[in-house]
Amino acid sequence: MLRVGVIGTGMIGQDHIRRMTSVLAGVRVTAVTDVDAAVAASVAASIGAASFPDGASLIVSDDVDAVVVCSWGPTHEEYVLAAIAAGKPVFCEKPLATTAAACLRIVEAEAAFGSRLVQVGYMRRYDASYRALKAVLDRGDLGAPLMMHCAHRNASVPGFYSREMAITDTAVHEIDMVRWMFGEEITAVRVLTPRRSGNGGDLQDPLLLIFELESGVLVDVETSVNIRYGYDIRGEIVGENGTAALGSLSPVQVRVAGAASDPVPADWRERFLRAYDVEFQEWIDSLAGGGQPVGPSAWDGYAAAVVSDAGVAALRGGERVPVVLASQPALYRAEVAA
Ligand code: NAD
Ligand code: ISE
Repeated sequence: MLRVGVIGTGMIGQDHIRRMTSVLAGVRVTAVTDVDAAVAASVAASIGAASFPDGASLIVSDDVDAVVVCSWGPTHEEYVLAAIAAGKPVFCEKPLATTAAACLRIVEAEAAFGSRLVQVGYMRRYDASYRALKAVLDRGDLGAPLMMHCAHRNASVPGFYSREMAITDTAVHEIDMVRWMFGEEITAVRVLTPRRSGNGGDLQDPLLLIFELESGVLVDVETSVNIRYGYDIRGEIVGENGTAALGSLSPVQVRVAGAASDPVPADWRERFLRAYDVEFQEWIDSLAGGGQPVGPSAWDGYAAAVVSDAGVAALRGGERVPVVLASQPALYRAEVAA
């Protein structure tokens, strides 16, 4: 039984605690902490876990075999580095850290430790639709891929959400997905700013990002974070001989009163419900008997952050910004992630 300590008991922290407590096998949440001590205490009481005063004491606790970090992005680096220093596996929600420099410090610490401890929460790799799309691509049915069209639409975002977060917090999922889908690096980023939606006040929303890949494949990503109608994630690959797109998620399609309806999820919890379950079960299983995580690595987290930093520079400067990665430590070479 893997004993897990969770840092950050906000929206996704509570959702992951629910799945580790009520859905998944081989795991028990023994410890939680949050800067909002009242929330942490209430969550701890509801599952019979201990509430810790801070992340540092939770990480070194003898009752914690592995750590799950679900606090705000700028706090991730400190906790992931502390988990590595304690020699404990750590699942960190995306982004691994909020800058490429911080991610590189994590990569270097893990490489110095000598084996993998870190997994990053890029859950699209575990989604049935994305896995099916990748299977079609890998079979070669489409011929060589040429382009991919993506849309990442949120119904709304909180007031503190900035235009840069459309890249660092939102499109960062597409950045990781594209690297995994095509098995190659993104080499340059451009960002276009269409007419602004009135739904977001002063926020520059939507954005249109264009990624160039090593092979010449181009990927466009629309981020619309105040689209109101729901949470809508789209992806279509255009190949030499055909196209393949993420399918409808609805198990039933209703036609009534002259109209057909296909429900749209409310948010990421609903859309990626099963993907998070699979992601966590595979992570738990990989650690059984002292094993190592095999999902998205610290290197993947770093590579996504470099592209994300390039996207922010492209947004601010209006130019095409090349992506330059540091040299990859041997620990991450030839690794086959989930
Ligand atoms: P949230 O604001 O609902 O929860 C974050 C919690 O962290 C809050 O309770 C806050 O008090 C706590 N916190 C902040 N700083 C802390 C610190 N130093 N130590 C301990 N606790 C601290 O946010 P959220 O939506 O749950 O997002 C949390 C993380 O999960 C973010 O990194 C976000 O990008 C990521 N996320 C991922 C997905 C996904 O689809 N994979 C979806 C949503 C959020
Ligand atoms: C949020 O943090 C997530 O990760 C969601 O998956 C994403 O859709 C949303 O835009 C982010 O803010």
